[in-house]
Amino acid sequence: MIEGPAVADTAALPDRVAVLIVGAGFGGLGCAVKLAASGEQDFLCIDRGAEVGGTWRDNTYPGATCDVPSQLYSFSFALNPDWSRSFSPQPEIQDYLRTVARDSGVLDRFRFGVEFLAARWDEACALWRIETSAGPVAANLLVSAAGALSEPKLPDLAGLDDFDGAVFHSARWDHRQPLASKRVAVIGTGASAIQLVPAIAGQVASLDVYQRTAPWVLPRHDRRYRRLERLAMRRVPGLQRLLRALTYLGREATVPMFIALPRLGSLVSRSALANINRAIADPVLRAKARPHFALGCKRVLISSDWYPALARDNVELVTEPISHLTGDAVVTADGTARPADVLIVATGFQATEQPIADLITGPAGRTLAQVWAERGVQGYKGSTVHGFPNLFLIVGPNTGLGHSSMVLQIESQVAYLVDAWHRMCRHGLAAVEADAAAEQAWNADLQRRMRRTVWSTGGCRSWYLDASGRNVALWPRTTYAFRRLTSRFDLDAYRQTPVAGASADG
Ligand code: N01
Repeated sequence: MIEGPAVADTAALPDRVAVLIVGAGFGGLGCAVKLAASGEQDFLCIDRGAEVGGTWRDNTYPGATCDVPSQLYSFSFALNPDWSRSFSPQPEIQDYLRTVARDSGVLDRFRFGVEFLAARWDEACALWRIETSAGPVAANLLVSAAGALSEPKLPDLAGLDDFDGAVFHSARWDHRQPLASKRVAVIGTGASAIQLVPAIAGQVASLDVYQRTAPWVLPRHDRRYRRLERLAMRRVPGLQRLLRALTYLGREATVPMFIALPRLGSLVSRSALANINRAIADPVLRAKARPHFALGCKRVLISSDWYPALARDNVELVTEPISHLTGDAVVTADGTARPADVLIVATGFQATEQPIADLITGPAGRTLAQVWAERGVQGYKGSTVHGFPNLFLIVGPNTGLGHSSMVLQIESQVAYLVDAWHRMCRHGLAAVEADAAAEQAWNADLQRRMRRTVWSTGGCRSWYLDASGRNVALWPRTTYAFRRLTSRFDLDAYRQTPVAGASADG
């Protein structure tokens, strides 16, 4: 693997491009590579960060590891025979993305350190007028690949500003803060916390973990690949594809547990309870660590060192709600003040809100956020939105997964938008806009399917749900079904505006 950031030149932005992509994570990079491979070279990808990687660039907390098997966590067009483990650590995924970016020859069309500020649809010219921190640019298509989990969500805790020690979010880890021999408090017990707590527990003086809801945590059967295995993956034709296909099918087979037969989850939950009992002897701690909702309702976590970390002498699992913070302590509702030098906030992301929606204004003069506030967060095929011509979302509404790799969904959405662009060119179309009826029908079907899922019936409150309790995050079917439904851009579900002087038939 290569080392060091994959940076592009710092040339000024062009005045106009065919496709402007916001975000250089898996979504933006995949989009750039596939556009280029399809013959469209006129695109630009901007990102406020310093290099490619997105969430894998930003989440550098100790212990950050992918909880999806390595074999599924790469683009299908750029398999990586060099994964060192069955679940890849963050630095390897980041290196992988740098390598893909360099090898694909698209980096000259990436601009880093450039923030997306606003986009407004220019109806007369059928163009997006985009403002960035590096100046304006116009584009025929605007692709938001900004990521659903990119904006940290901070807890609304009284006294947070009064805390004198260091405070940082898990996704904005402050590596300058030494933790050795410090009294550390961690808020949250989600996917990030269960990775970072075991990674730091051994070096800190004390670690208080503030838990609001106990998660389901299955053992992680992670292992290092032997040299011979890696060599075989590199040399034996088809071997890695076969392994990937088997892993893929194994994951797809779990879909019924989430969408139709939540009772299957109770079989799996035995393994999670055994995970607790193996590591924790104290019955009081065992009871605190035990979840009280159906497995699968929130993201199923995997770790073999979370419970052993909780059982350490220097770690306390605090389940009393936090009342407030003082200059040097976290105070819980029972009045107990636990002193802390460092506060780590592992409270997740603004996932359902998608902050970029505030910055995109459609032809009616309303932002995507305003439209979603009325209509609910929704789109057509998770990729387009009625009222916003030529806007494509990667990881848009209801594309998330509880069971498999998001890279699969991203590739489906990228194929959909690349096909859209080429059909538009072939048919002489200046703009396409999802039909209101098509979007309504798509979402009615989604929400009907949601009713029986464990996400709706499992007795939990998760970030998958919006304030009204509607699941706007997850895809309630297999990734295969999503791939099939997005395999071809369905022009007939779109209002079409011909290029001035051209006929819609091209
Ligand atoms: O965030 P979370 P995350 N007071 O929302 C608690 C992906 N991911 O960063 O459950 C006290 O899961 C909250 O409590 P509760 C993955 O998709 C992937 O851990 O709401 N506590 C919860 O315990 C994941 O789902 C990988 O009651 C508060 C925690 O904070 C997503 O990112 C690795 C609170 C937040 O958990 C988010 O994970 C890591 C408050 N005010 C993450 N507010 C992979 O390996 C929140 N909490 C691929």
